[in-house]
Amino acid sequence: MSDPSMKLYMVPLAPNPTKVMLYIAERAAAGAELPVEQIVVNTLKGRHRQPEHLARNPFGTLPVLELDDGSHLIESLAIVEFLEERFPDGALREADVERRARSRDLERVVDLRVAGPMARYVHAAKSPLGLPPDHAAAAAAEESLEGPLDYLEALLDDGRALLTGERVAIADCTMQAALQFLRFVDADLLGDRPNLRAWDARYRERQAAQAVLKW
Ligand SMILES: N[C@@H](CCC(=O)N[C@@H](CS)C(=O)NCC(=O)O)C(=O)O
Repeated sequence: MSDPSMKLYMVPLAPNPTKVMLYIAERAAAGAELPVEQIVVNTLKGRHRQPEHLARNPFGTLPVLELDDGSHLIESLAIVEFLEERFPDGALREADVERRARSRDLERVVDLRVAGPMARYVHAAKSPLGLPPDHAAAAAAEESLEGPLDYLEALLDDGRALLTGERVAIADCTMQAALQFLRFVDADLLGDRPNLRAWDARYRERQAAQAVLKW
């Protein structure tokens, strides 16, 4: 494979970098070692706010993918979709246009309606970055999760193994990255949703999950 100089700037545990790390690990488990070097930017030490990282991404967030020409992609889904298209052999994307749209649709629902509130909950309840606790914000984030989690629970009612069906999809990576962040602060917001709990246990057995997840 080419592009030996691509670099993923990331930090383990943080949900958006973990989404990309899980994706890369899923590709590896399926036989495609993507030529992406992974480099930790220590957010606990504030390295993401220093000029070196701001030169990569003026918003100071992670992940960032540095391409071989030195340019950067700074959004996790754009990074994953770039890697899908750049290395299409064995990519996760569906061949069928409607299935591909549904898969992307679900990833957006998980990211915007589930992973976002879960991250807000973590930062409001017990921020790893040391933000002050905000109990009202934590409660609001928790409440906003009810509908989206019910939606996912209902999807899994048909017995599918993974969020979009039998094949792993980016939505699975996004969801699991969010759940790891909750586990890190000993939080569990899945409630009485046996399908989601079974999916969580199943996903965490996967080779990619075992390789990437720390909590
Ligand atoms: N929409 C962006 C969000 C990136 C983001 O907010 N990353 C978090 C880690 S999960 C971050 O870098 N937070 C540090 C900060 O905002 O100071 C993406 O999907 O990549």
